[in-house]
Amino acid sequence: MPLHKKNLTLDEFTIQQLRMFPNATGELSSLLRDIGLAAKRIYAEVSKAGLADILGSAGYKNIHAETVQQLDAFAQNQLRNVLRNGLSCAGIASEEMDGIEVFDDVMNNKSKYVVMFDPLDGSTNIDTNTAVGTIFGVYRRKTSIGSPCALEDFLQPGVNQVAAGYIIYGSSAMMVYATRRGVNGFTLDPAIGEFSLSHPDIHCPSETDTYSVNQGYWCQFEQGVQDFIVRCQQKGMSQRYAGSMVADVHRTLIKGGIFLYPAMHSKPGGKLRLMYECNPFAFIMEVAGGKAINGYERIVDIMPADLHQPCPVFMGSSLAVSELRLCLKNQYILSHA
Ligand code: AHM
Repeated sequence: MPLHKKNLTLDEFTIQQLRMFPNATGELSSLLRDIGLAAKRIYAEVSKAGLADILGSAGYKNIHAETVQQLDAFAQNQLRNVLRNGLSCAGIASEEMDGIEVFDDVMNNKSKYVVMFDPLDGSTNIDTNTAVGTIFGVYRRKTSIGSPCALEDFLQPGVNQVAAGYIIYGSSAMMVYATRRGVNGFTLDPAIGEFSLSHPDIHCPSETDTYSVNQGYWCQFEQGVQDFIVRCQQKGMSQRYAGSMVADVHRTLIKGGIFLYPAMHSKPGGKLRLMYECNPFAFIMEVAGGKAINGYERIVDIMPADLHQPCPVFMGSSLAVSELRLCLKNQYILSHA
């Protein structure tokens, strides 16, 4: 007899999903459970911030010349280790690593998946108790199973993701993940130490009265983006911006809205990373019925050239993203008339 959906733990839920596909190997389910385990360890540490001596810089910079926080390094190690020790991942790439790590041993080479992640997005906010999170995307490898994975397995467009998700470490910890079949959210139940299904079948509302952008960069936005923001203001929409992508996009996904991190004069390619931040959220948003574009095309259609390339982001409720696209198009037509 099927269990009541609302009571399912992450493990039970992934096993229930497996039952629908008698030929499935269970590899993706165990990969998601591995990530869930790392998330619990990361949340335990993040929630001690302020008590334990874990705040502040780790004393070195990452590939993006950003100062690595101690908790970034902790989260990186936790994720890396569960995936390295598990049997469902052939290799990883992370915002905190220069290149890929190939888990080149007999068991991991048998896996069909590689994982890309941002271990602790928004970590500069930790010192002030703002929600932060882990973001991940899972890809089916291109190279043959049994051999070590390679860079080509990672440099795939986001549309090829088999699953994508995030864990938000906020007032509670919540893991949200999408496969092509839907988006589901699991809240960590402290009584049993398990993620339990709390938000089944998430859909992003198509209409909204909220927009989310760092308006401090207003002077650097292109005209079409400025026009869109003025339209939001004229409609009396509210502005919400935590400065932590996981928090801002989570709210946008659940309540509707649009999240913008446009290109700017100082950051012509945008700030957020295509492979670790934009693609996973774009995949989730689209499965939830929303849209995600770089201004001109779907983010998940972009063919990556580099593991760390940035990407302008506009994602959320479908009507708002369509209106934004129209503003950019009109501006393009005007400037080329
Ligand atoms: P981080 O990787 O240094 O944490 O930066 C990523 C964060 C995102 O979570 C957030 O959307 C963005 O940077 C905020 O940037 P800004 O402060 O420029 O508005």
